[in-house]
Amino acid sequence: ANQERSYVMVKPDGVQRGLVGKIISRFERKGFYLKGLKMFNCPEDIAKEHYKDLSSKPFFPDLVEYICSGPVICMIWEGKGVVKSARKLIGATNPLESEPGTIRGDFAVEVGRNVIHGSDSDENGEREIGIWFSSGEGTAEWTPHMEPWLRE
Ligand code: DAT
Ligand code: MG
Repeated sequence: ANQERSYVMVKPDGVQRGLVGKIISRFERKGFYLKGLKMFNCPEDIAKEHYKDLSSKPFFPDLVEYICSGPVICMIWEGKGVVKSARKLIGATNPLESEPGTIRGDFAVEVGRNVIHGSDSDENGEREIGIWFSSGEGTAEWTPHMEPWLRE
């Protein structure tokens, strides 16, 4: 498991709007491997830790409230290049500026309801996986046998 990993999360609006399956499908069909998955009612301290770099922003309290407003779907996606590629699949932070074809570009209109999170660096990927999957629950080791059909 020395592969690159991204922490990806369907936010409460994505769950409420029934977008979970569609979102998971986009990562599967691209060719990344699902290595962690759980539904979770996020306590405030975890949301604050996850977004701690934004704690001085005026929108921070609303952001924390939104993330804790209903269950989220926590995921670990693995594969070479997954962090950068996931950001491309997800699209720009402001959904009105996200390209059509991206998740936010296709499913959202507002920055405060932008459906999904994806880590912005390898380092943050590991940091966020440590926050959301600290107990190990929701993770499992498995060998993806389609690797030779995906990669040279
Ligand atoms: P991203 O989620 O694309 O990584 P980010 O890390 O800059 O974006 O911000 C985290 C979340 O905070 C983002 O998904 C939505 C919210 N946010 C960012 N900028 C905002 C703004 N100007 N107004 C309201 N919410 C904002
Ligand atoms: Mg971010």
